[in-house]
Amino acid sequence: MVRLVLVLGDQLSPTLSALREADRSRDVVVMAEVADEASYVPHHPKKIAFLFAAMRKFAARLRGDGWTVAYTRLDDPENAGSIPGELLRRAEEHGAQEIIATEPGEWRLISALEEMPIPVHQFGDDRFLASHADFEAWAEGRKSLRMEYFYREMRRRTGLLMEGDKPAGGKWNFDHENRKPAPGGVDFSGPMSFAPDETVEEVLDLVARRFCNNFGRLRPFDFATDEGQARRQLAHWLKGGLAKFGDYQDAMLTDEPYLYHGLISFYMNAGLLDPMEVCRKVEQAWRDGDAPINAAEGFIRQIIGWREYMRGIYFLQGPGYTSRNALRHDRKLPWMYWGGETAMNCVGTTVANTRDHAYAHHIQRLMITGNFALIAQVDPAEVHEWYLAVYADAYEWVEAPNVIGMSQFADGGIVGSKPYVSSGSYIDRMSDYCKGCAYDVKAKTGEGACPFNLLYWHFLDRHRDRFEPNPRMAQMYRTWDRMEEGKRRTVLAEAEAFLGRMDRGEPV
Ligand code: FAD
Ligand code: DLZ
Ligand code: SF4
Repeated sequence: MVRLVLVLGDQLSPTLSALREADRSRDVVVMAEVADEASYVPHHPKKIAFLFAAMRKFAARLRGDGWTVAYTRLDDPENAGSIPGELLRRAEEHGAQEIIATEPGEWRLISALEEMPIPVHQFGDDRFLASHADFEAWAEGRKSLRMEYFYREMRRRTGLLMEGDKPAGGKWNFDHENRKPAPGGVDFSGPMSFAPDETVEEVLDLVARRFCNNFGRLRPFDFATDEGQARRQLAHWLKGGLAKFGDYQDAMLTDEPYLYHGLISFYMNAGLLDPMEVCRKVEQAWRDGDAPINAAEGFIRQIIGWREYMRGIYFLQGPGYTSRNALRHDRKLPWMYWGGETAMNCVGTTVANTRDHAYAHHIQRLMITGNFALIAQVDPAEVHEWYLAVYADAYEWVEAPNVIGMSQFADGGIVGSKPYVSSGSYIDRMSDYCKGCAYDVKAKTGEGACPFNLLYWHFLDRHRDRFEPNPRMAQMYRTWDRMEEGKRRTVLAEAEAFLGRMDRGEPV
C-alpha cells in the first residue's frame, strides 16, 4: 500500500528521517506551498521566496533521485491551503492510508499532524545531535539548565576540538577573547551573491504578487537556494570570514551588516547544510592553522552548544513557552520595528538591515532590538511574533527560546541567569552607531539624552525585587543607589515621558 512522505519547507535534507523510512519505489513524497504556513506570521518576503525556491529545487532533486513527488504550488487552484489539508487531498488522490513524517520544528504543526484522521508516524529529527530524550536526560535533576555544561557534554560526545578527554587549547570556552569592539574596517567581502535563475525568478514574481504588503524588501534577492550554492557560501566564509569571526563576534558597524558572520543559519535551519559537517570543516580549518582557536571554538560553541541547547529548551518547556511573560510586560511593539521613523541610529540601522536582508547578526538581535524591547517593557508575545516573522532563519524551535528566554527574560530565567540589558555605553563601545545618532550617548538625562540610558535604569528600578538579590546584578543596583536622589527621580520621569511619546506613536 502506498504511503505519503511529508517533507516540509525546513526539511530539505536528502538524509531526512522520513525519507530514510520510506520506500522510493512505491511511496509518494508530498511537498506543498500553503497559505497557512506562509501567513501564520507576516513573514519577510525574502524568507518566503527563499523557502519556496529551495523547496522547488529540492523536489526536482528528489525526482532526479527516483522519488515520486506530489508538489503543490501556492497558486495551484486545487491547493487546500494547509499542510493537513494537502495531506488529505493527496491521500485521497493516491489511495494512501498512512503518512510518514519527520517531526516538525513547531508545536503548532506537531499537534496538527497528531490530529489528522489518518495515522501519521512522526520520526525524530536526527539532523540535530541531541534527541529529546538526550536533552531530557541531561536536564533531569539539574537546578539550573546553563548552556555551558550542556555544551561540554556535546564536545565530549562529538569529539570536536578534543584532545583525548581534554578540550583543545586547554580551555572549554574562549569567549573572553571574543569581545573586541568594532574594527576600523572589515577585510571580508560578506556573503556570496547568487543571481536568481528561472526557478527563483518565478518564485520572486509569485511572492511579489501575493505578499507585497509584508514588511521587508524582496529584491535584490541573492540567497543560495540549493545545497550546492549553500556549500559554496560556507566555503567562501571559511576562507575569508572564519579567522576573525571570534574577535569581532560582538561588534556592530553601520555600513557592515555582516562583519565576519557566516550567514549560514538560513541554510542549516532549512536543511541545505548539515551542522556537523559545518563544525568539522571549522575544526579542520583550525587544525590546518587557517583559524585561531578562539574563532573555531567560538563558532562550534554556537552550533553544538547554543543551537542544540535552544532546541532542547523549546521541546522541554512545551507549547506554552511562547506565552510566558514572567516580567508582566505589556507595551505594544513600537511602530519603528516595522520601519517607522526613529532617531535612534542603533535601532534604525538594525531594523533597516532586517528590512533589506531578512538578517541581522546576533548582537544586533540581542543588544539592540532585543535590549530595547526589554527595557521598554514590550509584551514578549509581540516581540516573539516580530522575530519569527522578520528573519529568514526563524522557526519557533530556535526563535522562541532566543526571544522569550535569552532576550526578553520572559521565561523567568531558564535560559539566562540575568537579563541582557544595557545602557548606551555598551552600544557605544561595541559599535559606531552613536557617532551618527541624534541622541547623545554620554548624556544621562536632559534634552537629547540617549533613551537606552533612561530606560535601563527605569527597567532595573521597576524590577528591583526580582533582580537585586541576583549577585550578578548587585553592582548595577549599587551604582543606581549611589546616584543622587533628585537625579534618580529625573531619570525615571524622563524615561516615563519617553515611553509616553512612543506609546502615542510619536517618532522617538
Ligand atoms: P554566525 O554569527 O555566523 O553564527 C554561527 C551559527 O551559530 C549560526 O548560523 C547559528 O546556527 C548558530 N547560533 C549562534 N547563536 C545562536 C543562538 N543563540 N541560537 C541558535 N543558534 C545560534 N537563530 C536562528 O537560527 N533563528 C532565529 O530565529 C534566531 N532568533 C534569534 C533571536 C534573538 C533575540 C537572538 C538574540 C538570537 C537569535 N538567533 C536565531 C541566533 C543568532 O542570532 C543567529 O543564529 C545568527 O545571527 C545567524 O546568523 P549567522 O549564520 O551569520 O551566524
Ligand atoms: C516558514 C514556511 C513557509 C513560509 N512556508 C511553508 C510552506 O508553504 N510549506 C511548508 O512545508 N513549509 C513552509 N514553511 C516552513 C514551516 O512553517 C515549518 O516547517 C514549520 O514552521 C516547522 O518548523
Ligand atoms: Fe543608540 Fe543611544 Fe547610541 Fe543613539 S546614542 S545609537 S540611541 S545607544
